Amino acid sequence: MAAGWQDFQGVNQGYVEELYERFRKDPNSVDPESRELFAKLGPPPSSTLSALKTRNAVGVADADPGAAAAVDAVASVGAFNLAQSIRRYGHLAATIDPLGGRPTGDPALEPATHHVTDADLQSLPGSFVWGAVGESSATMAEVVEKLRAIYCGNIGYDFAHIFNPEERHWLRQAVESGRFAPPVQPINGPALLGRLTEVEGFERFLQRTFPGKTRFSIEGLDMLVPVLDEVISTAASHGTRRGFIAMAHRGRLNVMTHVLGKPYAQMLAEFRDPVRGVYEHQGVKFDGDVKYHLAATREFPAGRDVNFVVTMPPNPSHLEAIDPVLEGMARAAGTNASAGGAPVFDPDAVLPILIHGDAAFPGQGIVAETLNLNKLDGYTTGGTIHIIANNQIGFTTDQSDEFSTLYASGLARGFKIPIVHVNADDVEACVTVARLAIGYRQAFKRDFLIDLVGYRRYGHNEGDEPAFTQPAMYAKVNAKTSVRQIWAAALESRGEITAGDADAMLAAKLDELQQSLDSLQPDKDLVESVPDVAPPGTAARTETAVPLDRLRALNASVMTTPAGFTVHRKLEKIRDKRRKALDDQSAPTVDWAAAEDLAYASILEDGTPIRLTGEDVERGTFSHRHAVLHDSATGETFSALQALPQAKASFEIHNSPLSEAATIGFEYGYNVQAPDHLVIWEAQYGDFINGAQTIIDEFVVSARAKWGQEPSLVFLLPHAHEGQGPDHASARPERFLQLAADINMRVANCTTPAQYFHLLRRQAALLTKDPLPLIVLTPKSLLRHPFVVSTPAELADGRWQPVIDDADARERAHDIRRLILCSGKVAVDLLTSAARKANPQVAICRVEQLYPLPVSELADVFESYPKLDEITWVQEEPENMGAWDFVRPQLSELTGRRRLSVLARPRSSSPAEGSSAVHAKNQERLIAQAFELSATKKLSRTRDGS
Ligand SMILES: Cc1ncc(C[n+]2csc(CCOP(=O)(O)OP(=O)(O)O)c2C)c(N)n1
Repeated sequence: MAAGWQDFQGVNQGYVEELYERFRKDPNSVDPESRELFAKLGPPPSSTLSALKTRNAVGVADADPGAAAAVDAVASVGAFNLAQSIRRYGHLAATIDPLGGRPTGDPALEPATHHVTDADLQSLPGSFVWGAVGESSATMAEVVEKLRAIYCGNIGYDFAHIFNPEERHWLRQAVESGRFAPPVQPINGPALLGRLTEVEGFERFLQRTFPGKTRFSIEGLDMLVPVLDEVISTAASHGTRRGFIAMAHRGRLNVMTHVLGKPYAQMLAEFRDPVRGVYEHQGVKFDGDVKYHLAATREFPAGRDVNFVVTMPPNPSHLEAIDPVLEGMARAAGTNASAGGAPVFDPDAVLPILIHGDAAFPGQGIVAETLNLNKLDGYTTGGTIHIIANNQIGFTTDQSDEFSTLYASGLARGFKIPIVHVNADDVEACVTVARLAIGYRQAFKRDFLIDLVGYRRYGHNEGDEPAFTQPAMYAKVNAKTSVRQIWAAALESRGEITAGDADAMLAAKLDELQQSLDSLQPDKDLVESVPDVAPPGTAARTETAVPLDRLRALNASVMTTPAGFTVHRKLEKIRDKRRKALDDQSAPTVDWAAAEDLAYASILEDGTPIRLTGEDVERGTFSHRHAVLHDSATGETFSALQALPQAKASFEIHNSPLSEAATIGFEYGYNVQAPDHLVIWEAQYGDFINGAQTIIDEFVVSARAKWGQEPSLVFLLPHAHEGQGPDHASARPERFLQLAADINMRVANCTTPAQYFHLLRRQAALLTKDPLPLIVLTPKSLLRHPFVVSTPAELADGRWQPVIDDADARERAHDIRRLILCSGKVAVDLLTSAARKANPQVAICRVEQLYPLPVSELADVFESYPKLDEITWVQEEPENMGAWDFVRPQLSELTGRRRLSVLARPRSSSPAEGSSAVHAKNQERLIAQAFELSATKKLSRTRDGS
């Protein structure tokens, strides 16, 4: 806080006077520090201000009695400011670097800067500052000494950015009272030595047995394991039952073994790496992953009689990409969705821990995106413990080239996350900080960051020579004794162990590992997770129809608002129509929004919880959804799906922050943790999903083959060429289709509300039977297109159709010469084109499911037209985009003697035209050419696909 009313210099003067005035009127209106200060100093003598101004100006006090009081006040202010500066800036002088790097220090930590002398400090009472330190000190000199020991030792408390007064007060008290540190909370020294022996012994054994093999040794940051022990056991003793830890390569094998309890035998079997080939299970291929990306879960008894379960999910090389995934997992694990209404998240139920690299944390944008989720209603996880495993180097890059902030942790300051830097060679300091972190998290349900500052014993991997690039640093590293040795020496000097105990412990650990290796049966000890695969045809057999009476009851419920709730006038008109949409079962009255609403309502009635997020999803980008209504008079909100009387599971909907990578990562994590929930992410426009390409590549499409995970996340991606320019046109279906293999997703581009209804319901029904991610290219203008409507009967009967043949062409099947294959909006353009009537030899078949491509259904369609001699794939995307490259080889195999051709916009680096007029012209030409039987031969934009 600022100094108090006596700080008469410059701008502080007005501030202190104002603060004092507030205190005088209501002591509770100022923060506790100011309250205490003002209570001790009493009201300022009227002459003090001018007297002190004089003294400050000339450096002497005159004989005026007011000035005499002022002399004391100047010393008091100086002493107080010095104490406050140590609290705020002490971390700048803290000895947090085990390699002996000198802290920068700060002039504010020197008495002279505050015009106070040692004699002044000796003469002022210690009770002058509030809190434990003040109360236990006779003089301010003692206070300053104690504060220096606390704030400028091996721990740097970086709290000055914490604005919340309660949090600030709690942190200061916790730190200064020493309540988390020994001797108040003792540490079992020999047990900790045992732990450090396991950690170091494991690395030493691997180094000896598998020299040069990459393992990303933890050495230099060995205290990471005891820190995790402390955080987990404290949380468990507070009643938390579920923990999640995410980390990158560095130290991962050690943490998996010692914190997650992965058996030595399995770890060593992975180092032996027997040839296993590629696994194939019921026609689906699994490739596995390198050992330092794999997952582990451990259940262990903690507190009372309930198990604490901790999971480390698998993660890719892409640093920090796991961060939002882990948060989503924690959110799901702490959520109760088993009843209608909004789900209930219990922050005490879960504990997420994210371990970052010191180069990756400031460097990767997804970290900022993830931190931004931490206090948002739809995303909070009750506080994450962040640990920067800070080895002061990134691969070969020095920190001076890694970040522009003072510390690697700088980004967290903006999010008001308390930060503590701690020297990883100081065992007691590290344990104290771990306790502080979890204590704060328990108290405030907020994130906390531990910057664990250590070093890296070897190069980036164990085969690298670090002295090529960091010779000076590695001269120091090579001379360093390990933290185990440092702690053993401390215990020996305290008489807690005797000489030789530490060496004996290490020898025993190395023996244990050797025995484990000697008795290894690599094939048996290697456990791989391969998921079950659903029997073929599971998806095709899924029933999705909902009887009409049930649909009508659900429609009535979703169209009901609470008494007195005023719906916007324009929406009320639309809702009036919706109320009657199911009256006539054969009238085309169900639009896209109605179909979606009814799908969700019926899924909730079936007992499947739904979570729907994305930018502006509550209203819907195109103002069609209105899943959350706002009372026109009061602004109060209401979600009919959350008030649905029929619901047997919760409905959750949130407008997301403006992020793709972290929000999709979060939904992915939520989805794999809660596989029986229907988790849907909607893009504002489909293009924006490329902001999350890492999450798509590394998790959504490949997690099953690599790690045996079974995501079933749904993406709603608005996609169509509608003249809005190069962006807002394409959800980049070609990218998904290029990644489609091993049956790792379903991709749909459907053209009717009924199809959308059945697609969503099928996905919900398959969540536990045949889970796969579902990519849906969704409409924009078609949301309100008169052709894009369904009858109630189409919802009440039938099911998802991967292909929709041309019903109008059936009766002239014998005349059909060309079959147009198309998908999505272009199909509607073709079906509603005036040219259709004039070209009776052309039939239009809609491919509603792009992956897996429904080849047998397509073959049936081809065979049903006996005179068919040309199959033309028509897409509005440029030829190098859209589905063409993907469908071409498969169609080539199906078409037989018939010619296969394509009609598309010319190959292009940009997805669409910049001008809507040019778009309209090109679109018109494309549709016209589709019906010209000779067009595909004449046009340069056409390619022969055979
Ligand atoms: C997104 C991403 N970019 C680049 C890399 C390549 N890479 C692997 S480790 C590493 C350095 C990481 O440094 P730091 O975060 O300090 O972790 P450390 O390896 O030092 O523990 C880099 C650049 C990567 N894995 N992920």
